[in-house]
Amino acid sequence: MQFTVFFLLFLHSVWGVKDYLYKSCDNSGFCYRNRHFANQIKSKDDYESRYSLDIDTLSVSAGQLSAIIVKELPNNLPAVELPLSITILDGGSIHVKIDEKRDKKSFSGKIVNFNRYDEASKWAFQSKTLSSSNSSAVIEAKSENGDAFYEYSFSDYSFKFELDPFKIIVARQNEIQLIVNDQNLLNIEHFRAKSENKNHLTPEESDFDSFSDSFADAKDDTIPIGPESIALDFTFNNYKYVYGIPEHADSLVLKDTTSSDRPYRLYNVDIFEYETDSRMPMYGAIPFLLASRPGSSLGLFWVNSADTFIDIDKTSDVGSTKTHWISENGILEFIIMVGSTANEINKKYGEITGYTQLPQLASLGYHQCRWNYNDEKDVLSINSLMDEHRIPYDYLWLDIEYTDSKKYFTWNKDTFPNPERMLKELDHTDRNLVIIIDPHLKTDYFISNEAINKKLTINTFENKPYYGHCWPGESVWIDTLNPSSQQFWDKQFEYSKRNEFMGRLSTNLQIWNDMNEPSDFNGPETSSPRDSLHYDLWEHRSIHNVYGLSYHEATYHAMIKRLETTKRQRPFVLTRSYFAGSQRTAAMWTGDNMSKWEYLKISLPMIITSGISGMPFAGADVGGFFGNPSKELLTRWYQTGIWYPFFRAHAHIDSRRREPWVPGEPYTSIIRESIQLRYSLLPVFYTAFYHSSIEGTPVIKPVFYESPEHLENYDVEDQFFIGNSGVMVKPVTEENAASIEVLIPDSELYYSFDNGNALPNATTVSGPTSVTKSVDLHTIPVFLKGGSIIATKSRHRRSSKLMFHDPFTLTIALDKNGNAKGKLYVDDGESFDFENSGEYLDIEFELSNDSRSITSRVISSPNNLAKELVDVVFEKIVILSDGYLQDYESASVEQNNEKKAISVTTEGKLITLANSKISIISDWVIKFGEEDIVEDIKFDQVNEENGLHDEL
Ligand code: NBV
Repeated sequence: MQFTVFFLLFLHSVWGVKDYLYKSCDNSGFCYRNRHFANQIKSKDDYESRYSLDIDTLSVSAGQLSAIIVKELPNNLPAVELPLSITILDGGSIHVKIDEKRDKKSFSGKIVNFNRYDEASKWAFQSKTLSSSNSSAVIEAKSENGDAFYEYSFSDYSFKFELDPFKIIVARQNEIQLIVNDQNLLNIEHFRAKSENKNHLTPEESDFDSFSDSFADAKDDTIPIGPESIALDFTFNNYKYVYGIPEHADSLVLKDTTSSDRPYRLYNVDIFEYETDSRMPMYGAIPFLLASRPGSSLGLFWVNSADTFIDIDKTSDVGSTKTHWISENGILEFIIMVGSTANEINKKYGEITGYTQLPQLASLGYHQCRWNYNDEKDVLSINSLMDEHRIPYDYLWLDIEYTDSKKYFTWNKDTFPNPERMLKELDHTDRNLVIIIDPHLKTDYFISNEAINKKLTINTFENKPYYGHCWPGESVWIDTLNPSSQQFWDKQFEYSKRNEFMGRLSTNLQIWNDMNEPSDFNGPETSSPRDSLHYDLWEHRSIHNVYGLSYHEATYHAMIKRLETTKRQRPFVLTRSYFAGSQRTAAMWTGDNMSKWEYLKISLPMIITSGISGMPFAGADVGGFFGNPSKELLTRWYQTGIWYPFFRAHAHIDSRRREPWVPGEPYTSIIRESIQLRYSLLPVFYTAFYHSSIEGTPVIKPVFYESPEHLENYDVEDQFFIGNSGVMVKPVTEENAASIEVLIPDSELYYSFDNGNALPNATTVSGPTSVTKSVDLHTIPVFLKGGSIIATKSRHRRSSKLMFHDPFTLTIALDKNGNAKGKLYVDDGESFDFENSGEYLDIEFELSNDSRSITSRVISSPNNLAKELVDVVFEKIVILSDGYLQDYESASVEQNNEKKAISVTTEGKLITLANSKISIISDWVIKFGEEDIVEDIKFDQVNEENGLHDEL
């Protein structure tokens, strides 16, 4: 046991990730068997599927079709009955489920839930029942050349359900978009006893590793139910590009996997020193795939939490993509979504799994982490060094060493004798602390003892507490699939004197959940044995990919309760492991990357993919976790990291210190300016998050979402937009770069906006085209798309909270017709009042060249918030114009029936409106060229007036 741990650690430190530690398709029983099955079928021209719908069992009601799919068996065995249901959801999505009727009598003597696991949806969906108010949808019986089929139409789509063999064909205006079971790869390994296995196998099937596992450290798997995999193929017709299914350190566009023994794999693992350009499994799994092309998009959500392999076949000469989904067990369940744009698909997916929670504004600031800040003195010294070096930040992080011997819910009393005092000190400067709490609980201390006594741990296949190894040594794992675990977890987070650990700590404390794949150093593939048992006797193999979600959700709910007793804030929880639906309660990061250029590069497609897959609150360790970055790499990483929705610097315990002041000049100044740029753009990020939280728009949005009309934009993975703001970024991720190529994705005007600066000599370019741009170490290449209006803040503060009353600047980039539009979302940044009582400002701006005016309309009606924001103003408006200067020499603003003059200065392409002091909380209009100005006001020390803030 011990030896295995040390041996693995040794391997880790010497070689990094080794392929042989993780199953490939060839040495994973269920994947091998399904690929074998697929190859057999593809090689037979006359293959007749064994799966068909029994028409006598078919019943159709409004919005639903149900029937039994029969699977014919060889050797005159009775057919297997597979209950099918197809439900039409709102928005024309279809929800398909196939289960298996199992005879419980034929299975006895083993302690395990004998059903196929059907609760992945319980964790993934935001509500128990999916909304199908569309239940009046008519599914019609039809026939063609004597073959009966059923059909449902939605908008210009038709869904055809074919019976024998079972297939679903989705067409739009008669053009086939998607065929389900196109290649007849539907396969459901039905229950049979080991002794019956040979007799039950069809000629296409293999029995490789059906009742035992020959893979390295998985040999102890008892596989109590035998082979029970499910598989199905989906052909995306005329879709060259498909995306999603994170987490992989790979390109944005999914690659062909047909000639590799490693299809994309979804199996949450603690993959040590992961490699880039890899389809290997990682910490999180979202079985959602997007197919997109100009004019049309499709979404496929494979609702399954077991080990899953996905083969992508792009060898078709007509540019279609064939996919083959293979899961170890569970029911076969999936949802198909249709829409014209990728964003429509994200909206539909979000309606099912929930949108990202609107994060606390502070959590969009800069996070300073390392393994570890050693003691209270270290923490407070970092806090003051940040001030000394004028680096704004919001969160300081403590990794596992803050605990007493890695016993979570304890403090190391020598190094952190008074956490209360430390928290208060941080609070004093409006900063927060995040501490780590992992799911492995060291044996023999009060927390693990209680978890064992209350029967809340993951158990062995014999239903006894499972003991494995992790950071603290021997450990047990909390089973957060057990509803009773919530109460136990709540207690540990309680804000009360009873709770010695964190009961008295102020509310500026948030939580980091790591190792929740779960990582187990001596388990197979460094995770829990597949035959270990969870609540309701579900095998770990069935629930594996939702464990991480169940764990961070338990933390989130415990934090909600804690914060309710103090001041109701939105909790911030960071998780390493995740599943579809995790976006509702957590942010994620891409785990243990390395201080190398290729990891900086890959962070972009990884984070963009996360956003496409409904999980936009994502980041990567800035600087790289393992190793020591060069000063240039560190600087470039900050310049890139400021665009990650979750922006945190982190480092391994063996790496050298590298806080922003460590590299010295010019690097420190460049890093400082980058972080300051992030802070000035916080309103843009927060507005993007708001839209993501109501309609699923990725926060860092792929170029093809913005300009879907050109196919060339569909494989751009190193350039992106911030939500719908029009801010387009192409970070420099090459060493020694002197120039970069930027893609101008459409025919609109793009103004250079490097480092967030609107300059009189801004170059403008319109596309679609590619431009070469020279860069030096200072350059952060940014463009502002013509037609957009963004709101930013330019005062430099210690932390985001101190910016609350700061004035805004509006930057307007005129489009080719001299018009622009934009949005701004503002709320208190931390409570749920926006949701509960409409306490938020939703503002729409428009510059109209025709009416020569700028208008701001508040389309929400906050109460208390309006009072709090009464002193907040737009202090400056900057217009980037390419030829519309002449009319803009004078202007006046009208707000609350008062009219005031505004000074207008023009220089090159820039028009600056200053002397304005326009309140953000009510509507206003600025008119150009008006002479009858009533009163001239000065832009006077907005800053001094709100003396609340200490400027850095
Ligand atoms: O808790 C220590 C680390 C943490 O710093 C890192 O961010 C996690 O991804 N943790 C993994 C465990 C050890 C990794 C070698």
